[in-house]
Amino acid sequence: VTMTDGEGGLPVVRVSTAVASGEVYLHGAHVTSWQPAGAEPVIWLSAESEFRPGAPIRGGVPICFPWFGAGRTPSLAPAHGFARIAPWRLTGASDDDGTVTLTFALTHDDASGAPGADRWPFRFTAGYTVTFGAELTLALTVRNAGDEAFSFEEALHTYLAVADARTATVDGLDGARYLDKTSSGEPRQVLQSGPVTFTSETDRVYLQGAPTTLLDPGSRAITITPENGADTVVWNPWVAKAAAMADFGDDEWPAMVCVETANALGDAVTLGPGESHTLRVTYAVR
Ligand code: TA6
Repeated sequence: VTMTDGEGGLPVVRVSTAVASGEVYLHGAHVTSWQPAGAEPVIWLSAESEFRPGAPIRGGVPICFPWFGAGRTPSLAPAHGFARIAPWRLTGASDDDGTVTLTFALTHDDASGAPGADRWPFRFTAGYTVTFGAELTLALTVRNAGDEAFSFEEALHTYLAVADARTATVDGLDGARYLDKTSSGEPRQVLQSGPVTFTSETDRVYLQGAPTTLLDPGSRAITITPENGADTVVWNPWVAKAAAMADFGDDEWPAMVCVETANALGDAVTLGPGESHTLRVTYAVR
């Protein structure tokens, strides 16, 4: 494992196939890129992203836990929970003939200094396994390490690269109901008809966790195969929202679509003492 000073003082870690020591901590265990052999980058990362303690990285795969968005209690901060801005310990790195697997761990104690950790006082352990190969697989396992049941929300908030969001479509959600978070007041429930297209700010929680395909016409398809996710979140900020985010370039919004594997709605997953749950998703380029 080699570490160099990244921007903003966060270490950039180049993981060799040597087994990583237990003393390497990575901000949010945040995957920032994946480019399979012979393909264009699949994961999108903003050129304006911050890389500093306490701030989420814009793009890549933020780990949203133990709440999604503002959580069940309005104005629960930070948005999307504390896991994506907490120090995850790198616990393993292996290379099996070009397929690299990294494992990370986050404990209640390691997370205790992260903003917002004091708002969710349950004893937990989380494991995260990232497998880079011809496909990308992400698996987030949460375990109740305490003596009382707890509930949480979670999402693998993946930013996928597209040639142009205005012509990209997401197939596989036809007939699914979704919460439209761009509607004023309480999100209204809408029925999806046909492929998802992007003609304005799009921020939807689909109440379905089936496989989807992000189609980039004339370019490629990215298949998204979730496991144990009840919801699929689809997001593009469009012009105004992108301009309002300091860590999102004004002209970057056509280059990405978020398709997120999630259990995003209140009390999504409940674990009794000692129980665990794994949210998994695999991406492939066709
Ligand atoms: O996943 C979509 C969403 O919940 C949007 O509402 C938008 O806020 C996006 O997440 C990004 O959230 P962030 O806190 O990373 O700016």
